[in-house]
Amino acid sequence: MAEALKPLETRSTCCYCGVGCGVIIEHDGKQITGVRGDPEHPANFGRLCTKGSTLHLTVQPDSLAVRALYPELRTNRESQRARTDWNTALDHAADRFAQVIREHGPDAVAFYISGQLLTEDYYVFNKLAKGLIGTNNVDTNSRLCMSSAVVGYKQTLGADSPPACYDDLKDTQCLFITGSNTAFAHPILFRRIEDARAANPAMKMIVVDPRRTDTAEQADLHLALLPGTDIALYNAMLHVMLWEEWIKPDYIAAHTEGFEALRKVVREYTPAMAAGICGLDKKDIEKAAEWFATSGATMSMYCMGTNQSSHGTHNNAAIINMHLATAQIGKPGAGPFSLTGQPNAMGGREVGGLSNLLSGHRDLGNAEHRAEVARLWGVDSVPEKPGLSAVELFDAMAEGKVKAVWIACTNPAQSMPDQNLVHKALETCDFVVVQEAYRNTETARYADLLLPATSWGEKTGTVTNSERRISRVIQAVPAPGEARHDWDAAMDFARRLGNKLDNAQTGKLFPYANEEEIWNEHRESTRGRDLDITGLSYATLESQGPQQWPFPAGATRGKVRLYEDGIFPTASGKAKFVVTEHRETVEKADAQYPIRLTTGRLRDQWHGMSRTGTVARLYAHEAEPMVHMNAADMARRNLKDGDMVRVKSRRGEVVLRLLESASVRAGQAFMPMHWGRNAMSGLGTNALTIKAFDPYSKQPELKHAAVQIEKLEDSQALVAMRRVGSEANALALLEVLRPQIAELPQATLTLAGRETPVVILKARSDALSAEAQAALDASLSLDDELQCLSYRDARRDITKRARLDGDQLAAVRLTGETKAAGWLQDMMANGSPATEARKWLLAPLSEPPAGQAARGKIICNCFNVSENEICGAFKAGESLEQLQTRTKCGTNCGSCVPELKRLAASS
Ligand SMILES: Nc1nc2c(c(=O)[nH]1)N[C@H]1C(S)=C(S)[C@@H](COP(=O)(O)OP(=O)(O)OC[C@H]3O[C@@H](n4cnc5c(=O)[nH]c(N)nc54)[C@H](O)[C@@H]3O)O[C@H]1N2
Ligand SMILES: Nc1nc2c(c(=O)[nH]1)N[C@H]1C(S)=C(S)[C@@H](COP(=O)(O)OP(=O)(O)OC[C@H]3O[C@@H](n4cnc5c(=O)[nH]c(N)nc54)[C@H](O)[C@@H]3O)O[C@H]1N2
Ligand code: SF4
Ligand SMILES: [Mo]
Repeated sequence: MAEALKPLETRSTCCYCGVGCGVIIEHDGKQITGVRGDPEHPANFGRLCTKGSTLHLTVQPDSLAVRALYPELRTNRESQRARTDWNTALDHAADRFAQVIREHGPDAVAFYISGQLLTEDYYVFNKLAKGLIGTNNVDTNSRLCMSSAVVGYKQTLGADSPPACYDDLKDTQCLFITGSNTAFAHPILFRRIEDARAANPAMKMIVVDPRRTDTAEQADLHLALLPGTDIALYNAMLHVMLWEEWIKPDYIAAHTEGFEALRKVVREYTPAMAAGICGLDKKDIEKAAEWFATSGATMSMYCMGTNQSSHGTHNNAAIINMHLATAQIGKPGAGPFSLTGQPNAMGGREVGGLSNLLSGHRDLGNAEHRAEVARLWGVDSVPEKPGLSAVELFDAMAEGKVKAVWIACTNPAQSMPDQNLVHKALETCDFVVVQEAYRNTETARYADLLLPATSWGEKTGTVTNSERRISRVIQAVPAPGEARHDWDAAMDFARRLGNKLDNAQTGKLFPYANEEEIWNEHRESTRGRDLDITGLSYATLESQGPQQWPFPAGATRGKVRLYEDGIFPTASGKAKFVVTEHRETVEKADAQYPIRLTTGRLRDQWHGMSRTGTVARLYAHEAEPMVHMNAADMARRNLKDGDMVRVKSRRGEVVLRLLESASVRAGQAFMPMHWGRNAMSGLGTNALTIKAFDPYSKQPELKHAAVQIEKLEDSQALVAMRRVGSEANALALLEVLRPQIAELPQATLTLAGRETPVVILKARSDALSAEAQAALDASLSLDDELQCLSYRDARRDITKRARLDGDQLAAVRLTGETKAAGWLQDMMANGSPATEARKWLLAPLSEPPAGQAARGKIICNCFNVSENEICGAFKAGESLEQLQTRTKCGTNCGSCVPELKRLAASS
């Protein structure tokens, strides 16, 4: 039974990753004042990571500067959007959709939605497209994320159901993590891994990742395979298991089919052969096979490194093959556990939120399933023709075939591959509706109609996390401005559209008065299915806490682990081996594009940064757009850390700074996926990526592109910074500066600091016209001659300009020479007296004064401890324990613990 909360506390769920941590929102009825981990929640037991524990900072009054607060409409492309009311907005949208449907048929409209919607939102969108309009064109960002896992499970185990759970970590003897940087992307789950290893030091941890991530750093065995060669590795491991007779013939005979065909194929995959393909040591492959097959219980955890591939489905299947062959499934501590990315990608899958699925884990391709859903909804039929998947949808928009699109809770103009094409698609599409919580996303720029959505802390419903656990999301504070819940706006639109289309059933299709009524209908759609939740209700979820599915009527608890009886949800009841073969990535390194680029997550940012990008301290861990590269590759190209480089693929290019990193192997590079036009000039990381996709899951190959990286001519640098005290709003200032960076080459726009954020703009100064400079100075309050200190060295083409408020630096602009920028930035962020800076600013000095180095990367965000300080302490002989007693670093949320251990080990 959950603890009683104080009157103004609301129990809800974190809106970031698929770990699905429970939060307690502290508020005053109007405003959220704090957040803490819910000690009763079975995903996190009170813990939160750097992102979860700063959620309340994203909903302070300042954030209204970037929230979408009222509907905005433009009636033609040349005009600006103007504020309108909901009635006008939704009538207009219904008119436009109805017109397209009448003239071009239902498949000329589409919905592109998100694994961050709540199950109830999702359900309404799905019914709107498939039940009312009669199109299956409803796809989601889960296509970029989980669809290979979905198909991988379905092809092998028969249903899209992760069989294991977090608690299994207690019993795992061998943890096989592949294509997952758990330490960064599922931090609280990584805390549980750390706990499990501490409790059972014999437990082995294998990490498969081309990069030496903080996750890999903690492994007993890190297999730094060449990108895209997973299947060769897994097949070779299975080969070793067969050869050594570590497989379980009895289990294979009783519970599986198709092993013979796979056996023939893996016979070819000797460890020596795979070692060549994967760039690994043969002995390491053998060791991994031994640990995997012979441990008492082996669990694998995998994520985007396996899914985001043109052979992502078979990456998944090849992992599951190993589990089936060794009977490492259906028992405590074992099983193939696909980690979900978004907080409700699972819920989306439950209601059939992909263009080839139907409610309750049903398939569009199955006539019986279609009939069941039609019956449930009370419609004649649901359309048979599969809808467009994400990449196909944007292609169809670019070709003018999809003429009206409704985008909700996702930012495709940043997150889809091949951005040049995506931007063209959004320009070409006649009518673009964007339902967003934030008005400043890249996709919102294309909205003909922008609809304001409620978001975390403001909405109610349910989400399902990685381990099939359904948690309640509960509204704590009122919606800002005129924002409405996603389901509510979608239902209102559906009713209007139904009327315009003369659909008499509309009222019956969309009768909901609240979220619970939607959820109850969804629940009914699961009856008798593998994810049956007919034994649950909102009330039980509230009184008994989050529950795992299946939870059929009559059950007293959900199923902790699936397939313990060895019976699988296939026609024969047996699981199926899938024959998997090594495949190349679509692009390989070649003479013109010799570097293999992979993309992924930073610890403290979330996707397009609409939310995390508003919190200054979340930039401290990696402050600006950077491409990570190996020292050997840099030396060959005569590059050094911090150089400006151009990264170019066959599809586009970006310019950003270089970060020397030992975590990347030679011939490879890494770019965080988070950087887009909000933070830099150009179209961001996904200008480079490729839209090629897996034939079964249609998931694009976001992890693999070939690029060239070259140094840019030394150019005149510009750094401009403004410290924003409580009197002003950093987010509003960012909005003022954003259009300015779009005009500047090589520009970045970021935040730094903690309580008083510093807004930082960097760019090439030689491209700055006199007017642009004046505009910039005005935005940064550097335009008042009397208030500013100025220094100019015409010979060296250096200028310094600063504004002091009292004895504190309020704003600085440096051109030509920017070596001291980090030092000045720290001074501004800390609000420390500018005595030293005053002298420096008026002198022909470039370097900061001796002993005044910038603090650099912040490792511990909770207690604000930097890498330089940590390394300095280790050098001075301090132990990790002493350091932690003194600075408390790593003792709160624990997100930095893997890095602290790494720094301790390497010093
Ligand atoms: N901090 C943070 N956490 C997040 C998110 C976020 O934006 N920020 N997003 C959430 C979402 S939606 C998702 S989907 C998850 C993603 O979670 P993860 O998948 O763990 O994160 P990524 O960094 O995208 O990729 C994981 C790793 O795959 C590796 N990789 C690349 N190519 C290959 C390959 O060929 N084989 C193998 N085996 N590995 C490869 C990369 O080097 C990378 O370290 O994170 C969730 N959690
Ligand atoms: N290169 C590269 N690209 C990738 C990936 C990668 O690894 N590499 N990963 C891919 C993956 S796995 C994923 S999941 C995608 C994620 O990509 P996106 O889905 O584009 O990511 P977000 O920035 O989280 O977009 C969610 C949007 O919803 C808004 N929002 C928040 N709450 C609400 C709400 O309640 N209602 C509404 N209507 N809007 C809301 C947010 O402001 C935000 O703009 O990116 C993919 N793109
Ligand atoms: S691990 Fe962090 S981001 Fe993920 S749900 Fe938990 S608190 Fe939120
Ligand atoms: Mo994702």
